[in-house]
Amino acid sequence: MEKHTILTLSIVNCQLSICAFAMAQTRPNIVYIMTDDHTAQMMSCYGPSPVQTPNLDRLAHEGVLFRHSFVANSLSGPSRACMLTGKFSHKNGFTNNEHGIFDGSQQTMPKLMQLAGYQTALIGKWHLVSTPTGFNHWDILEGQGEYYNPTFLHQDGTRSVEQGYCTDVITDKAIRWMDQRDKSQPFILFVHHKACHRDWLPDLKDLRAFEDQTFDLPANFWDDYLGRTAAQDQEMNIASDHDMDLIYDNKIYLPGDASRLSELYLNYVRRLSPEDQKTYFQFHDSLSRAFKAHPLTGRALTEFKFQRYMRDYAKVTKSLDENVGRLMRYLESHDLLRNTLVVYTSDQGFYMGEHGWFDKRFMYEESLNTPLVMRLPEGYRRRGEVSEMVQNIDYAPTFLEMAGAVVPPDIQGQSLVPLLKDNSPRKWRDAIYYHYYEFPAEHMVRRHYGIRTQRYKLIHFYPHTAAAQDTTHRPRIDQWELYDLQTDPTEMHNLYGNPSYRKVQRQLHRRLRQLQKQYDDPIEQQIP
Ligand code: SGN
Ligand code: CA
Repeated sequence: MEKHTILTLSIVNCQLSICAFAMAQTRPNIVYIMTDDHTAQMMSCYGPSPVQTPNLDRLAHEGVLFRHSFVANSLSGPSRACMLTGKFSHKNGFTNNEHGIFDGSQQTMPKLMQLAGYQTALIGKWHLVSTPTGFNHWDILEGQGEYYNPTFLHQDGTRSVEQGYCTDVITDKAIRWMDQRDKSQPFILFVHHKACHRDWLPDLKDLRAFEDQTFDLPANFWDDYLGRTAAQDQEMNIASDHDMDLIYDNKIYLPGDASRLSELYLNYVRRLSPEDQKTYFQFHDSLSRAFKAHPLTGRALTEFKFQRYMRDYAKVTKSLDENVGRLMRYLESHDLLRNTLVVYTSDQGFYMGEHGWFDKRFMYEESLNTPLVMRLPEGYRRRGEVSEMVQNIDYAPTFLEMAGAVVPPDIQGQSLVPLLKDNSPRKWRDAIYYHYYEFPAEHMVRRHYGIRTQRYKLIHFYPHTAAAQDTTHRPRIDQWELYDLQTDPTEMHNLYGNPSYRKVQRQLHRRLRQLQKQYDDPIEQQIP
């Protein structure tokens, strides 16, 4: 080869590698932290909260907080599938936890990120049954996973029990992966915690936290569900011992006690070493003895269960917040903060006693909402609160656009990038669509779909078809609900059919039909 050709080639090569190097530097890394069942009411940057979450708040204070952040289907597996694909449940095929197996051969955001030159990694809860695809590295909990000494399923198909508290273990693994990654490429890391899922088993170091705190009952704790049949006919009441188990959920247990879920409870606690079990039971035995010395009934018992629930949830949240702090310190000390998007969200919101409930699923505000805060990389100048309505189907196109990849046209979400620049765009979506499917199932929340605008919400609880065999023989429910969120933010008054809202109702029906058409949800043809 002639001398000048060699020179030209090496210059081209050099330019290419500079270009590749510059790309790697300018395209942001993404650390995508997602928890399970963590709700905005238990996050202090969202407003008055009974717990402080300084590390999560830091993300919001240094970045943006989405005030109107919603899921498309308020349940773990479905939410995760929406987020991975940028599509609603009827398109990605994973409509419910009970029967869903995620089709990992379909197009997903991690696969597209890989094609765009990103390293992709997933640590923690996955909950999609099939093994993950599109990740260079994964290390996951199986199903719901465990809080104490959790079992992990590794990429090579082996399993191992990892010593420690789940939230710490997941964070350790995430940090280890970042340390060992190939540093020539940008990365997207999914850090997906089990916290704060039921049954809220705390880190032993936090056993005594919040024990002096009395939590206020939400104003609608003693809801009578007037005019809302589906809300009346669920199984997620704190008051009900069937729904919230005194042993499993509230940890009021002494040897010999038994309940529907006591074996499950003991199996989880017995994962601790004998010494740690001693610490655990010493604390809980004294609570249980005190309770049994003065047994409670009726409303006093329900309020006791509420306090225990809130304390355990708060303890689990405390460890989560501290671990987010630990991750942030790693990014900071490795000079990664400048060029990393840090996202914090949950797979859905949760009821902290509102309507008398725990759990999620309903399209009412607490579980339709999911917390979403982001610390932005260089070049994205938006700060403070974002009030536009966003959904978890928007994460995929957002990450893809930030990575400089083309967003495929079949993705149904909308990139949030315009919202992360200086100012809000003039035009944004005026309504979001929701569809929940898992019935009959645990907690017995009816199937429903609906629309939410900035001010109103229209929901249809529809009777399930014959294909879904209901062996529970519960009455069929076919009911519409309409809420004015401005005058009734806690959704206590179903205004459907109220003559003063006739025009609003008609408009919402029309817009709902448009959205079902736009998103191509076949329910439109199935329900008269
Ligand atoms: C478990 C819980 C439920 C919860 C579902 C779904 N029961 O089945 O209370 O609603 O998960 O949660 S438990 O007895 O196993 O604790 S999700 O967040 O994974 O969708
Ligand atoms: Ca969840």
